[in-house]
Amino acid sequence: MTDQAPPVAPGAYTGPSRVLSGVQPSGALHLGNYLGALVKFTRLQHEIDTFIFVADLHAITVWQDPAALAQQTREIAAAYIASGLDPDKATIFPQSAVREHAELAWIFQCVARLGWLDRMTQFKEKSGKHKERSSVGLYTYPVLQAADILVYKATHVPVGEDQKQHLELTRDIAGKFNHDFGIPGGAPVFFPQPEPLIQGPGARVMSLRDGSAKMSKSDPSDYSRINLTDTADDIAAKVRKARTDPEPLPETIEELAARAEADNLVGIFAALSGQTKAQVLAEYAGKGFGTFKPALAELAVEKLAPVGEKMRGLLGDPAVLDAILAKGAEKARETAAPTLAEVKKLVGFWGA
Ligand code: AQP
Repeated sequence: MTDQAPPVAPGAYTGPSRVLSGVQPSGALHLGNYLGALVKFTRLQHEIDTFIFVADLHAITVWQDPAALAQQTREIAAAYIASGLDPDKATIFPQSAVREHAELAWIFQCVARLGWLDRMTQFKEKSGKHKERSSVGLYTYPVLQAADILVYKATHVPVGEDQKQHLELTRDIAGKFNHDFGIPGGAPVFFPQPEPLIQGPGARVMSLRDGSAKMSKSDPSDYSRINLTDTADDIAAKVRKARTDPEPLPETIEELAARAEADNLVGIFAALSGQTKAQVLAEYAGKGFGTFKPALAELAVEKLAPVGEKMRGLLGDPAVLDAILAKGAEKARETAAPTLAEVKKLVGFWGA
């Protein structure tokens, strides 16, 4: 086994195209999760075999109240369905219900190199100044993420910009596994090297209070984000109070890029209306936030309020959500179990 960065894979991957992604049940979902992830899932389910999980194993890398976790898991499932995911098209399941994720993650921990994980910026951001007090799981989180993806041999992963580096690590792990355990001289390779699907103006939604920080579930200020469960009044109030500058909106993307908060609001408008930022500027250049914010609030309410309403309806009948999750887990295992069985054989485990 080598200790070096993975060499170029010896052959091509010839398996079917497949999408996998997920969201952690670590708090209320927000506009960033919606635009960076959920909207893309919904679109892709019509094009490719799609697996979307609730990342509860990832969520416990930081403390989660055991009395609340199962309900938080249902909430994410409700958000998926309310955003347009169809359980008859996409496989929707809780990560912890498919044990192959954790088992493959251990094998990948023995494939990934410490130096690769040391470079992960999200661990540095999330562990802050007290990294020695962080869970080991928070550090090895991207390895579990690689297992989540590769146990389904997923070829495409729709995510926000913040996950790009983790996807690169997944590609490195796949490449090294193929190199270390692949059939000698054999092509095609065992694992695909998945492509991130990041593009679009919603790929990095920033905090409404600070244009340099990403919108996040764990931000202590509720005014930093629009939650999918916010009422129409909450959404309008948050847009109204969003931090901006006193200048009218500029003519060009270049001028906009120098104004983080304005850039963020224009990006949100573009993503919600299915336009580019340039198209939004063509309509609002020269206009102040007194005009732009009410238009954005109206659009955000129009797009998000029905999602929140649908979520509340779904959560009113937890048995239906539980049945969807149980069925999804069973279906997910049908794909994950054979992959893990083959991996164990390739690694050389007794009885595999
Ligand atoms: N601000 C964002 N803009 C665009 N996409 C985003 N995503 C998250 N924040 C933004 C995307 O949402 C998906 C699920 O994210 P996650 O819940 O698994 O974890 P996260 O990236 O850590 O999200 P948060 O909100 O920042 O959660 P906390 O605060 O708990 O860490 C991913 O595809 C992510 O890219």
